[in-house]
Amino acid sequence: MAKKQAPKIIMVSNRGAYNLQATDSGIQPVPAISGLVSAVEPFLKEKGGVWVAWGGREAPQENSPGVRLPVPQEDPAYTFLEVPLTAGEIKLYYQGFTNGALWPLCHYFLEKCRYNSQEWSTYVRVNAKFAEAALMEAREGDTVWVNDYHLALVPAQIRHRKPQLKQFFFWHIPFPHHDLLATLPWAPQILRGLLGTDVVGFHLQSYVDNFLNAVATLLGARVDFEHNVVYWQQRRIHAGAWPMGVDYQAFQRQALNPETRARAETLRCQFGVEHLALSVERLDYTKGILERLLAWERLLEEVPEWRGRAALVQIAVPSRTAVPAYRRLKEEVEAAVGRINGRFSEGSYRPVHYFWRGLPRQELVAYYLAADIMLVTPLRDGLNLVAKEYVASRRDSSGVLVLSRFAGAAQELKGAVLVNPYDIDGMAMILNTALNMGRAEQEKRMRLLQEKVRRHDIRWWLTCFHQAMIAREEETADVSGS
Ligand code: GDG
Repeated sequence: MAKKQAPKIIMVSNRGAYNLQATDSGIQPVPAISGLVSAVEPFLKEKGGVWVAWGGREAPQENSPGVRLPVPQEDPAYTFLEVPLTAGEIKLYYQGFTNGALWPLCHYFLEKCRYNSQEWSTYVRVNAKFAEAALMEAREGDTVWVNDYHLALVPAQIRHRKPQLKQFFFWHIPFPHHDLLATLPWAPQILRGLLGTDVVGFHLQSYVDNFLNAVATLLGARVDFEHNVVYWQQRRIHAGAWPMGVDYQAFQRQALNPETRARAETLRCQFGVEHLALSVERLDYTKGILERLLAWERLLEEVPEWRGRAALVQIAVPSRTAVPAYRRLKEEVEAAVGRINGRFSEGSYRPVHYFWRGLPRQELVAYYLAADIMLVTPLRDGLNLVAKEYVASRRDSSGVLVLSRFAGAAQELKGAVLVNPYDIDGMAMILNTALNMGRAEQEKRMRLLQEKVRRHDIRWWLTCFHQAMIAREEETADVSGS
């Protein structure tokens, strides 16, 4: 008799931890950068399983099969299974519906939303491709964990074919108020798709509330707001707020590494200022890069004593470069950097150091160590892991975290200095306060932050998810539907 396999996790997301590149020696996985990857890959490395994702390349042919690779190459721990996408699908599903409609909608940029029925129908079809790939992998007892707004329809598509399969869904970005969501012609389909899951997780309770209100208002589903439960088609769906954590100990270890420390010293000498401010993110209009640069410029105008003494290092990781809004933003950011440097550079001093590239992880930690001030000022952000990583990388409790009140992480990170990134003058004055902050105040705040980030780390987050799944499994089946 065939041996029964142990249950496994099937992770499903638009992008995985690798982009696939064709080389002379075959297809090579190249590490990718995103918040989702930072959070989820350590889990798969530890537990094994399969990660179903698009490899970021155009499928060679219409019906090319997806590549299956053991990863990481140097020490394989899980399987990467590619969902191949054609050029048309990349344009309509990825650049179109997900990044031209859902992403701006969920981040409250209604004026950037473009609703197009051809893009929507491609989204439906591509979601079905992901669901099919996950179903091919899934055996009885396995859990399918689907991620994010790209794949909102997958839970219902899977439920339709394999009703008994355990499913978890995590929504990584803000979930908008139902008034805003209602502008999307296919909002009811998105909600019905999500309700195919058993458990749906968000970073904040306010996103859970928005989701529950949306299914009640736009679908007429019965909702128990007190317990975050939706009753739908004879099933009970649990929602929950689980703000993601980072691997605190790993960042601390990396920050202790003598090579990282030496590199941080070199960086400080290289930039040659008393006060170094840092920002790191994908080049995305939600991250408030332009507004931050304007505030930095205003600071140098209003408080001239910082000229020559404080510099901002802006690392902007290339992202969604085929989407027009991202190309325009790059031009605007680069024009602002040029203008500020043109106005305030003096001798070897430059007020802004701008890098349009990603850094290896160890180098990133060296930057976190070198920075006196970390500026995380998104216009809106589901959570923001960079803020937590900065805190986790500090060894001596010095450093100031300046954080937008519109980042989900602001709800947890009480020791941060909060800013409104829409208020350029206000932000400039808060930058001045942060630059002037004394050591004792820095330490008081940083200790508070470190305590929070250490306790609510990535393991805590995974345990929450695990417990929610177990609670769901133990439930009785006495469910009245709507
Ligand atoms: C989405 C949501 C939510 C950045 N630059 C480099 C680099 N990174 C890594 C960071 C961090 C990750 O990328 C970015 O995560 P964020 O959370 O800040 O932002 P998003 O990519 O927008 O993530 C967000 C997240 O999902 C998780 O649910 O928090 O709200 O938008 O881990 O370290 N990594 C390396 N080099 C870089 O230059 N190696």
